[in-house]
Formats: sequence, C-alpha cells, structure tokens
Amino acid sequence: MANRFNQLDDKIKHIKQPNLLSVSDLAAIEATVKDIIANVRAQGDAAVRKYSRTYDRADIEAFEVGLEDRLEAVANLDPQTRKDTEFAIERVKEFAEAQLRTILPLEFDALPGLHLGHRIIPIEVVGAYVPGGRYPILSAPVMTIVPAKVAGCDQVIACLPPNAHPAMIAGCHLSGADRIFKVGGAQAIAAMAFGTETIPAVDKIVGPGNAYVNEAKRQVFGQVGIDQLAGPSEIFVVADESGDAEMIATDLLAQAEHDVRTRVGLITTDQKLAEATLKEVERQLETLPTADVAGVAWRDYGEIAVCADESAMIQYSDHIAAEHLEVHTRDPHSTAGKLRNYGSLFIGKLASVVYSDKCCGTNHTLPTMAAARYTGGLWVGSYVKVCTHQWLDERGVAAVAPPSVRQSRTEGMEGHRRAAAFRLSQEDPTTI
Ligand code: HSO
Ligand code: ZN
Repeated sequence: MANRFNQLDDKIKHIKQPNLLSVSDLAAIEATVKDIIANVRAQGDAAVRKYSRTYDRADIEAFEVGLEDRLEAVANLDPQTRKDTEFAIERVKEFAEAQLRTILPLEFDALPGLHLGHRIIPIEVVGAYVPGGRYPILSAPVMTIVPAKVAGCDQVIACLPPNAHPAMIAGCHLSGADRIFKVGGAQAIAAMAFGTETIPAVDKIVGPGNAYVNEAKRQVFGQVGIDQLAGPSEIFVVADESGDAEMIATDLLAQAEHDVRTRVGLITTDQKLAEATLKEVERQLETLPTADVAGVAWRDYGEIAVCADESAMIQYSDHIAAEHLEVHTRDPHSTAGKLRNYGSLFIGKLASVVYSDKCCGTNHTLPTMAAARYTGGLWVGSYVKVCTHQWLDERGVAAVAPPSVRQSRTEGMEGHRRAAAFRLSQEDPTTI
C-alpha cells in the first residue's frame, strides 16, 4: 500500500527488522466483551460478581474499598515507598496545575454586537481504570487520578482488579480517588459506563488496561467518553554518531520488560552505533532478570534502522509515531524541533523515559500504535470540556440574521428561516 513513507525506502536499511505479528484473536475478544457489557448492563452487580469469579477467581461481596481498608493499605506501604509515591503525586500535580493555567477561557467580540466565547468546564464524574498486570506500577493511579482532581472533576472513581497488589489501593487513595472499587477487566469498564447498584455511571473512562479492557472501552465509547485506546508500551530512540550504545540498549530494555509485545527500536544515522546497540542489547539481556519478557519483546518487536541522513531519520521516526521518543543527537533541541509525531519526547541523553514513567511530572499515559499522529497523551485537558457560548445585540442580529435567513431558504429549512428572521426588527422578514 502506498503511503507517505514509501518514498523513503531506499534511504533506510534495517539491521534488525521487527516481526509485527497479526492479532488473530481480536474477533474472539470482541465477542466476549460484547457479552460482558450486555450482561453487566442488564444485571448490574450480579453480573460483575459473576465475571469477577470467572476471570479473577475472586469472590467479592462488597466491591467498594472502605475507608478503613484504604488507610490500612497506606499504612502498610513502607515509608520510603510512601514518600516516593507522594513525590510523584506532587510532580504530576504541579505540572497539571501549570498546564491547566494555559487552558484559558475566552470572551471575544467578533463583530459589533456579536460576542463569542468559551468556558472551561470540568467533567463531572470520571472513572479511572487502574491495571493489575505483571508489575504493581505505583505511578499508574497517580497518572489517571491526580490530573482529574486538578481539573476540578466532582467525583473520581477508581476501579482495579481484585487481585491487584494492595499498594495499588494505597496509590489510588493517596492520589485522591473519591471512591475505589475492586473490579477489573471488561466488567469494570461496563460497570463504569452504565452504572450498577453500587458502582456509579461515569461521564468519561480513562486509563490503560489489557486487550479486554481496551476493547470494552472501544465498545462503550459514545455511552461515555474515553481517553484513548492503549496498546503495549513503545520506545524508540533517534540517534546520531554521538549516541551511546550501552545507554540506548538500557533504555530500550527498560520498556521491553513491560510486555512481550512491547515495541522498541533505534533509528540512527550511524551504522556503527546500530551494530554496537544490537550487540549491547544481547549482552544486557544475559543479566536482566526480566529477560523472559524483555528478550521475547526484543526478538519479536525489536528494530534497528540505519538512515542515510538526518532527514530520513526524522521522517521514519514520524512514520512510526512512537509512544516514547528519546533524542540522542549532538544538538538534541534542534532535532526535537524537527520531530512531529510522538507521545512524549525525551530531549537529550539525560532524559530517560523511566523518569516520566515514574515521577518527573509528565503523564505516562500516552498514545500507542501510531495514534501520536493525531493526539497527545492524557493530560489535565482530558478532564475538562471547552464549551462555547455567544450573545448578540441588535447590531449582531442585523449582521448574522440575513445570511442565516438566506441560507435556510436555500436549504429548504423553513423553520430555521423563520427563527432567523424572527429577531429582525426591520421591515417584512420574508423579503430578505
Ligand atoms: N512505560 C509505561 C509506564 C510505566 N513504566 C510506569 C513503568 N512504570 C507506559 O508509558
Ligand atoms: Zn515503562
């Protein structure tokens, strides 16, 4: 299939190609999730309870985590972990507050007597899905809950799988979740979309999850808003000859340990760096305790591309539109200015993706699967609506009514024509 990138083919040579597998079980997931949503919608808590038993092997009477249990989860955190979580919360909060200050209301005089504007209105009820997964990622609840609180949402509820690590409940509590429910998977998404006897219906669902959670979010979109559809994590590095193979390999493998389907790669103008990085990844895998995951991700999805020049490197990187993009070039700020498609950009060698993953303050919930072509990641703006308004005086009406009347007449919309003409004080409106 022809695309904008094909013209670059002769400027890029891969020394390691990814083997992007086709996902064949998508139809089965779609059907299972459809059933789950229909049943939760019809039977509420009873269906949620049934699916928790089937999929999470959890027999749960009360889904909600009460205050006592929330406080106990926090008390059980070791003191340093608690401090580190609070550090992350503070960084994410301060950045979200700074970003919110850039989202400004607007009052605008378009013409004499015609005023337009917009207000910034927080979404009322938000549901944050907090994934269980392979690791208890403490920053996960921070990233979805803290910006919602900063945005001023009335209520933020969190759902997490019943078998999630108790520290994750502590993370939800410290981040400011108003209510926490031990419900995971597609049943959690269905419950938040339609509401059950105990779980409130929300206006928007945010947060990553497994393939079932993702498919459920896709299916309930419209009933509620969603942030995005999140696939496995991705990291790419663009580098010139100044790149350090050991450092690059370390950062690639850091993300590769997430999942066997993590997509990681190096795009470079330097053949020597490409070869050195290939060796270095293999060398580091020998001692990485999570190599059972990272090694498979690297084997199946690892990629090293050598580009003829900087422009080809940038075009290829924009084509990939990676979730995380590190820039290891002699002048990283100049390279950064030329890049267009990325979830979050890590400018210069000292900016490792893991700092954002954990605690530097930018949100780690980012677009994957090339969605960075059309969207950035989760941010405080994801929790507010920018809603327009207008008012007019007679001068404004005199300016916009006649074109509205004429357009309505041309379109055969007599009701619209009458309403447009109704406010004209001058002569017979039917003559306009
Ligand atoms: N890389 C993940 C976030 C994360 N990794 C948190 C480790 N901790 C998605 O951006
Ligand atoms: Zn990560």
